[in-house]
Amino acid sequence: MEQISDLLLMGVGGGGCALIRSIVAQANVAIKTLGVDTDASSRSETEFDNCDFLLIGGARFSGHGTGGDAVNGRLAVQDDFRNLDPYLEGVRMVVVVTALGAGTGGGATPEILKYCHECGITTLCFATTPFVFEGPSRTAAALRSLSLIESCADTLVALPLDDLHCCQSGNDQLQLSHDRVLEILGSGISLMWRMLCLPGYINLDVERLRSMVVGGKRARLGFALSEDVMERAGQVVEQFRGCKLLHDSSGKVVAAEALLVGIVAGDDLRLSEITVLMRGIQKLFPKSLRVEMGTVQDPAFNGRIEVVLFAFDKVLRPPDGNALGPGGAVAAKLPPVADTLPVALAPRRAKGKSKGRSKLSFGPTGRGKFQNSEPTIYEGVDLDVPSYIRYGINIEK
Ligand SMILES: Nc1nc2c(ncn2[C@@H]2O[C@H](COP(=O)(O)OP(=O)(O)OP(=O)(O)O)[C@@H](O)[C@H]2O)c(=O)[nH]1
Ligand SMILES: [Mg+2]
Repeated sequence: MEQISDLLLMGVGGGGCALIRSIVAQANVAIKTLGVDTDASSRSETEFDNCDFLLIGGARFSGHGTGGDAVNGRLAVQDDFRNLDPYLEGVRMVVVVTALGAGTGGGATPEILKYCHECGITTLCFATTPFVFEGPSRTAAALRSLSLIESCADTLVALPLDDLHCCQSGNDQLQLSHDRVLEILGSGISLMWRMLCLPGYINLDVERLRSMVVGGKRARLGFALSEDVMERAGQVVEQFRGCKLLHDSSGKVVAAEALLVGIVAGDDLRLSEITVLMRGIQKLFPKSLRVEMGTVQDPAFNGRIEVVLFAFDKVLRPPDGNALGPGGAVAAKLPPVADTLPVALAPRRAKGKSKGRSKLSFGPTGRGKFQNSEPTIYEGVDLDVPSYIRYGINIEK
């Protein structure tokens, strides 16, 4: 199958390069990819999986990484911007994946996003934030990078590793956990490529994806799967309801203005299942103004259904305030949902206190001492709410 030539998947830093390998391994379609790192050891692993690789900052760091310093990560890519050009030729959108908390991912990613923007390329960035056990300094470094990324990317999807880690059960050996997290995330992002490349009832194309990414600012990613013969669509909706990646800091499903839903299933996918899924998902997000969906049918998925969901906090609006569809048309809404009241949320799993520490709290609204004052709104974002709350990241006091 031909790869989509105007869409590039780019991994930045050691964690980012590992992630693109996981995406490529699971997508089963041709993906145009590039790994970017200051550490030359990423080259052999990345090229082994047929991904291109670019070493940055070689003249400064001799291929040994940045030593965890984001300033070095920034300098490394600034030295080598021009070397990115051949990989960006003909590209209209870049999906950047990165793991924040250290030097290359944290320092180089905002610069790469800025550079892409200057080249007129749309950017969607998936950024993981460190496990709590990695310590407060890595979390703080990651949050600094996130703020920069938010101002440079068209859309940012922040992914706290602890929330992804919760998706796994069983063995919690560290290496297995790392591998499992990469696998979970890789499977969610690879679904997006399958939706773009494989035939289905309703196709998603790069332009439709791009129009949502340009309009959004922050997005949440959720994915769910079921192999239940009778109830699989309903089970997927329930999994989304409990998916921590889609929750805000108070444990509620985030408000979203636009949804992008991809359904991958076998030839046994029924229209009634699509209806149950889409209505269930729209009930979870009653304020959504625009909904786009795509389906992929792959006989290898017979008996199984996998769904990826992007919840964008904003939707691009024309001056008259209507939600824009692809090519400027007003997006068609799905059939009205009978009951549009928000449904009751599943109770959150109670968490044990770690070593007598408590979570930092800014009250139910997240606005702390600004609770009763006029909010400072910038581009629809309440800046009085600390960024770790806006990104749904738990930190300890
Ligand atoms: N899940 C998972 N996360 C990883 C893995 N390696 C690193 N990370 C995460 O990525 C963060 C950044 O680490 P790296 O990607 O190794 O750092 P880097 O961007 O290469 O930066 P430097 O090595 O300091 O130049 C860590 O704090 C972890 O949270 C991995 O194998 N699996
Ligand atoms: Mg590294």
